[in-house]
Amino acid sequence: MIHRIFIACLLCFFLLGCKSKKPGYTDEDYDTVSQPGKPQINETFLPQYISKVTGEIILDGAGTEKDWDKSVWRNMDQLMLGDMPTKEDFSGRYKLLWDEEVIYMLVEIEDDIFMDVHRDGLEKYWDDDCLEIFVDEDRSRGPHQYDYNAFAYHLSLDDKVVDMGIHQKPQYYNDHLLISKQRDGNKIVWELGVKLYSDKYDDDNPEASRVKLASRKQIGFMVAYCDNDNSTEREHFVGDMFIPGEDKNMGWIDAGVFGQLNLKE
Ligand SMILES: [Ca+2]
Ligand SMILES: [Ca+2]
Ligand SMILES: [Ca+2]
Ligand SMILES: [Ca+2]
Repeated sequence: MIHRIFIACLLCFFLLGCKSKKPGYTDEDYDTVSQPGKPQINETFLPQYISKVTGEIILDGAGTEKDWDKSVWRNMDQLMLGDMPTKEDFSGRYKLLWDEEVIYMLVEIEDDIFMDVHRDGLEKYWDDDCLEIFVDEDRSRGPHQYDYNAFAYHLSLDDKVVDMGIHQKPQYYNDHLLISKQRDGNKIVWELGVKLYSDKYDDDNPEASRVKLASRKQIGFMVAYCDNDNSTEREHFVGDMFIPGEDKNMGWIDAGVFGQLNLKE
């Protein structure tokens, strides 16, 4: 009898676990997009189709290459933490291209006060102004907080790249991004190359898990900006993805809230 009760409890626990709604959308949700009467998926979750570079992108913080004309701007206007900034306080947008080696990013940020007060790049890096780039190489989604299922790169104003490592401590991943930027008053333009690494990533041999890009590849991707203007904690955290549910600061934990890139020729 006790044995049966135990099995029944185990079954209930399993079923409840399966039913608990994870952040983001499932493949089932995507399937409802074109079905009448079903709730529409938020448009930020629809795939971005990214063009391949035909010329050469010179990383110099200026999107003057002709290839950039093939790409459309995507706004960073979805609030994840704090209150919604005015346009003067923060505005941001980005566009993307790709080749076999990297995803190219052109990011325009306007911020009334640029702030970088934590001298130690591993200390409260999210409370300085920083650009956050979320990458799930195989768009597998799911948790990634302390593993390499996905990365959440925090790019600081002084060109440091930080994320949580497998030892549950923040660490540098400076080599994962190729960085260039130009700053003019309250505007920064970043022109970046983002390398892709699989979930087999190993600090001692990063290149072994490096993934080359190809047409029709799908990638989980999201971009956000931590805006602080001399407060003790960041004032706004604004990205390009609508995140369902109460707690919208989920990107650093769960890759299910990332958007979807589809690479095309
Ligand atoms: Ca350039
Ligand atoms: Ca600001
Ligand atoms: Ca993954
Ligand atoms: Ca700021």
